[in-house]
Amino acid sequence: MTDVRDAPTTTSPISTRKHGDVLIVLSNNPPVNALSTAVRQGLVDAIEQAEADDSVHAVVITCEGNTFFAGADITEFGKPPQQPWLPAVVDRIEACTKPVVAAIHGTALGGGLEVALSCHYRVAVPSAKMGTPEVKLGLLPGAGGTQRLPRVAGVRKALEMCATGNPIGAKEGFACGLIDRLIEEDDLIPHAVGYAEEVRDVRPLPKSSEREYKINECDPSVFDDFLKENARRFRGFEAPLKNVEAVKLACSRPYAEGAIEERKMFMELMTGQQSAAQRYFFFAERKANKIEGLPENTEPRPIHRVGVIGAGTMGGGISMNFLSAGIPVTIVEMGQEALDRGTGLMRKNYEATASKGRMTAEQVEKAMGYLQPTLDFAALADCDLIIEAVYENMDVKKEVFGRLDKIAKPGAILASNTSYLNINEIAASISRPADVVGMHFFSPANVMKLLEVVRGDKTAPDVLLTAMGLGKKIRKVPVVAGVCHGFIGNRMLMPRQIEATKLLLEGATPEQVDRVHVDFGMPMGPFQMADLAGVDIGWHRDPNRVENVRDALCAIDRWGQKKGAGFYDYDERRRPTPSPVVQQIIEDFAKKQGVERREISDQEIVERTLYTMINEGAKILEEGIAQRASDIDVVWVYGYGWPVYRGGPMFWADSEGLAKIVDGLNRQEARMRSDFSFSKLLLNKAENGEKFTS
Ligand code: T1G
Repeated sequence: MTDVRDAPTTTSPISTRKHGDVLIVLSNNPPVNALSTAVRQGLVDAIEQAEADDSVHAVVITCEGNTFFAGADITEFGKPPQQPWLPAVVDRIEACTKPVVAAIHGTALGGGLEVALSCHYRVAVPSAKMGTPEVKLGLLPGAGGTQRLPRVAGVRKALEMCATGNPIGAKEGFACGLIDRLIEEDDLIPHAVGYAEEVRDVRPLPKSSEREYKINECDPSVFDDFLKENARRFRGFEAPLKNVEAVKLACSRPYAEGAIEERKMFMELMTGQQSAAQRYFFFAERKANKIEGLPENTEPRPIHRVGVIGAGTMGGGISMNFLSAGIPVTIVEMGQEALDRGTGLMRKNYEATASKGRMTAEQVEKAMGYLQPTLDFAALADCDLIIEAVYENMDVKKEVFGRLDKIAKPGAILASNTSYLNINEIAASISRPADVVGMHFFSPANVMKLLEVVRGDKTAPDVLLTAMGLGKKIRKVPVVAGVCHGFIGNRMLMPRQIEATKLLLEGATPEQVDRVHVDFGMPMGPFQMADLAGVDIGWHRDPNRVENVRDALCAIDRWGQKKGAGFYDYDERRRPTPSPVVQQIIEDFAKKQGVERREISDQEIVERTLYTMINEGAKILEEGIAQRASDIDVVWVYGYGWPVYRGGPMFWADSEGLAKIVDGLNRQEARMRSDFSFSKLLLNKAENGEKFTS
């Protein structure tokens, strides 16, 4: 079989070639074959061409480049929709009187999977993935996906795919009937053409929209069970529930009716605030990877081995990211017991992942096989990148960097996992400040996706580029941050925590403040978070020195969940209940400090804890600590659980209205911390009716 890809014919991203009596329809719309207007038109034209050509007996639809259609063109959303609309395109494909085969590689996502579902047959290479990620954009499949998918793959599978947005692999697709044949890798088109020739005379054509048996056999309780199982995960989101509702329709309505209802729900979500926020976030996440002001010819440094200093919780978690990516790690500890404890915990974490079926035992052994534990600091000499994860103290950090300066090879990148400390001061303490960068992982470091890459004044461009590239390679979302106390995330967290604690003295309760944050969509409030992280983090360890409520709790061993008591009392299953002991401590402290207690409204809590964060975010922007407002949003969504359906703090501030935020802060200013000051950028933008994120 000759290769059918030579010599293009039109400027449309869609070209056609004949191979025998099979018409091959090829899309070439880099980078991900998004279903732009031109692609949609090209597909319709190709089907009509196939129908008009009597010498054509079957059609194969496939894509050039890395992937099959990765969905509708998201950059077209929010603009006046251009004909042909995708629902019409997929219906046209399905109505073709000659068999149409979708040949899938890479990722068939969203509208791309809907195109494949409208084809009469689907073949794929084993490495292909397919999914309906629309829910991650606050949407649902709007071109028949919620009606065709359950008919082809079964109701339960369709529910999982549509409501979670997680893709499945081709093998799983074959097992559930979504894929008709698995094709060898790298030989997709010839085999797809062969398959088309095999089915060219099969009639009637198997139309997905006409399949009934998988929806007829559906147990109606599957929907409530599914919602119950995912209640926590879907909390606050509109789209997952709409996806479930749409798939449910497929089981009770004829295809055409279901498709009309689906479209209505799609447009409702599309014009809603949540989808606007999640679409914004889709691009914010991709923009975060771009480094401004980087000299064009900057090349990353090669990283073949990583060194990690400290095998504690952070050091172990950090190491696992590299091991899982197949990068050898040398991990150093001071004592054998600590080293064994650290490496033991890493294996335990891997085995826990394997027990959930997310890794095989071989993969666990492979990852642990890349680990070289040692007590010998000098063993770090052959590492290309060394990350210190030692105790959060400047003197300790400087001592470690001083030793590294002596043994690390020339060109090795020296990174600190500090959460707050001054990277410039650390860099200035050694002879190679250009090789120093901050790599701030979030706990648990093997799970949390966020990585703040802290650019010091002297950090070399290739060091920054390397750290950002590596962050993506270990499946993190790296964000560039400048040097200041707490970088982006923790710096915005501080004013929130300070106001939250002040509100306790003035009359709010921990549960009230936390409820406001949880209702807002945060996974937990400031005090539940303090109890989880440890009330004693950063505590001076002197029980006789009680200067604030936190000192008072620590002095009586209420260090949080790990002690069964903190701002809340905890039962054996770590469920929190309000504590009369804590309430008394707060009231006593308020009296001691002469703070008059009063009724506190939920709105005041929002204004003093969330609006102050926005003000701090604006300062971070005006000081250039963050490259762009959307980076701040990426930090808070991936590092602190800010609800993605609110886009992130800066996007939310824009939707709230900056003038309203300034009013709220003006209203509360007298009650807030004495060193509160307004960000000039916030004041200016509010006055001029401007926004942070557009
Ligand atoms: N539309 C427009 N641009 C897109 C795009 C899309 N669907 N997908 C990716 N891009 C851009 C992206 O912004 C980036 O641009 C570049 O492509 C590379 O992406 C009716 C309504 C396919 C798995 O949600 O999940 O169909 O930053 O960096 O890591 O039912 O992109 O280089 O300028 O992510 O290799 C449903 C979204 C749409 C899939 C590739 N589809 N894309 O990942 O590259 S809604 C999706 C992805 C829909 C219908 C509905 C990933 C990817 P730039 P990248 P990657």
